[in-house]
Amino acid sequence: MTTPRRLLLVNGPNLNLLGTRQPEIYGRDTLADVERLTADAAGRHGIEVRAVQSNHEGVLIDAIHAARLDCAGIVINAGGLTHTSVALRDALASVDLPVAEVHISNIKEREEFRHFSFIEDVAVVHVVGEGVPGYARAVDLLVEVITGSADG
Ligand code: CA2
Repeated sequence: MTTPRRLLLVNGPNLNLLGTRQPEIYGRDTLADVERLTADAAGRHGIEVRAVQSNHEGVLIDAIHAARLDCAGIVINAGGLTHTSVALRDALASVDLPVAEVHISNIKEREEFRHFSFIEDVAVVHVVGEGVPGYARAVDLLVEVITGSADG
């Protein structure tokens, strides 16, 4: 089977509020800006993006399961579920797709409860603390993994 030219972008709980509060931590870009920037980055590689954001863990898990059928990889900012959800981690591990973990803020330099990520060791790409532009870098690095080249 040929590799699908599509990525799944997953944004977890509360990321629908981006750009509305805590700009000192998360900046002023909105979720729509994040989804556009990610689609533009993928588009430069001839790849499309299916974006999902939900405040409900099961919706995210269902989207990850569905990606198995028609996506080549997953870019995920799981929000607070990063630090709590074995179920989300199990979903990512079960689909056998390369995963890029993104965090807008540097979780390693914030409160101690944010230091641990259940997703970290099921992801092959990590972009942390680079703000919203980090989503574009995650796409570039994930495409390298998928195509096995530095210019995929
Ligand atoms: O830095 C990140 O990207 C986080 O994944 C964002 C999560 C946080 O729980 C993680 O520890 C780190 C929180 C997203 C909440 O986003 C908001 C945006 C604007 C206003 C309020 C919340």
